[in-house]
Formats: sequence, C-alpha cells, structure tokens
Amino acid sequence: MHFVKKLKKALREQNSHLCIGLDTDKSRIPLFLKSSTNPVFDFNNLIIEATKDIACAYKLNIAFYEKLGEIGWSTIKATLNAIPENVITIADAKRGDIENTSEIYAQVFFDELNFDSVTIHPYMGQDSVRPFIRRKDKFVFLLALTSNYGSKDFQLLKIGKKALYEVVIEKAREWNDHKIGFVVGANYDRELKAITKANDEVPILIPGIGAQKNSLEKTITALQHNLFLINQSRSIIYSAPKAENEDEFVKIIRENAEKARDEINELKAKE
Ligand code: NUP
Repeated sequence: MHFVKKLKKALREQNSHLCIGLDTDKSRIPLFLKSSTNPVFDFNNLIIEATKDIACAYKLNIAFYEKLGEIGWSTIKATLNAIPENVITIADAKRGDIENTSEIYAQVFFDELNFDSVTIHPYMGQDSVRPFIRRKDKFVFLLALTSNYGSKDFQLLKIGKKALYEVVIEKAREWNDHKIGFVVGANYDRELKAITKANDEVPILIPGIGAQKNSLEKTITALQHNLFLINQSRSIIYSAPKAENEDEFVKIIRENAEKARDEINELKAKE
C-alpha cells in the first residue's frame, strides 16, 4: 500500500495523530526492567503494548539503537515486529550520502528492516535522496525546518527572497511529489501554516512537542491540512519512571498517551 494511503488509513483507524518516539535510553528505564536480558526491547514492547491502539506512528531514533552495539539491530527488528501492521513506522536516521551509499542506507532501513519511512537530510541534493524514493510504498521525511536552535544557522538563510528551507521544499517536490514529506519543528508555527497551506496532501512530521516545550495549541492552530504526525518521545516514554511492575507501567504510559492523543484531537476539533 502506498505510504500516503497507509498514513490516511492509520490516522482514521487509530483516530490519532500521535507519533510515539522510541528514543530508548537504558539509563532511563524503570528499575523493574533493568535486570532483563534486553531491557531496551522489553521497555519498547511494553510501551507498544500500552499504546498500540492510541499511536498513529512509532519513530525509532536510530542513535539509541546504534549505542547498544551488537544487539542494537536485533532490538530494532524485534521492536518493529511488535508494532501492529496498520501503524506507521519511521526510522529517524537522518541519512543522505552519494547515491551509491544512500542506496545501501535504503537497503538497510527499507529492505532489511522494513521501515515504512526514513528521515533524510537534504544537504547533498537530489541524487542523495533518490535511492530512498525509488522503492514502492516507502517514504522519506526530508528535514526542512528543524526544532533545534541551530536550525537558524542554515535553514533560515535567504536565497533571494526565499529561505533555504523553502527552496528545499520546492526542489524536493519537483523531484517527487508523492514520496517525500517534510520534518518541521513545532517551534515554527507561522512557517507550518504557510507550508501546509502551499503543500496540500504532503505529510508533515512535527517534533518539538512535550520535552522541547513548544505550544501544541499554536501548532495545531497553524496546520492547514490533516496529514500530520505530532511526535512525542521523552514526555511519553519516560512518564512512568517509578513504576514498580509491568501493570503499573502500562497503565501510566497508556493514560499519558491517551492524554496526548486527546489533546491533539480536541484542539483539532476547535479549528
Ligand atoms: O527537528 C527535529 N527535531 C527533533 O527533535 C527533527 C527530529 N528528528 N527530532 C527528533 O525528534 C529528535 O532526534 C528526537 O528523536 C525526537 C524528539 O524527542 P523529544 O524531544 O520529544 O523527546
């Protein structure tokens, strides 16, 4: 199934725009899970069990798995296996290289691991992105305007009358109009408004809500179309630090994910 079709189906079936970020850091796992043979997988598995009917997507930030060394890759595989078929998966890998090397990255994230989508940086241009959009049903979230302070260093620089991130979006849409969406941070609500107005039907992945403390209300008010995912990582997955057992952990995580999903839906309903 084409990614955009799968996304629309997941948004509808899950009644949710929430993307849960599995940025799992072993040092922040509750004590009761720490002695298992693979605490990171057990933690992820419980998060998924608690939220699989609440999340529209799960985003795995690959750095957290690379840090695990040898078992990192099998932990990604086992985590992906625990995610229901109808829910979107995103490899937050921020890759992009000469075409030959990008093709290998595409093989890793799409052919080996079978993620639905991957985050890519646009700095190396068209041929660096091409391998990721060659595959049927796979999708790229291109970094356009990121949520960190340093986004100002390059992304907002003017090229004539346009900012660099606007040029990135325009060019990427010329390369491919249905397999590339964009990452835009929640701190850029004015820009989010303009981007979603000018690019109807182009999926947007929005980090920066929760731990990064940007306004959900401003973000939702800005959005001009429905194909958006709001990522929250730390604010959800580390919301039960003192849970003493699985049941307690699942209950707290579930409540917090429901709250996050409902807040988005309620603000959206006001629009
Ligand atoms: O612009 C971006 N900002 C950002 O935070 C692009 C990203 N991919 N991210 C990622 O989103 C970041 O690397 C982390 O995995 C997640 C945000 O996590 P949190 O602040 O919700 O804990």
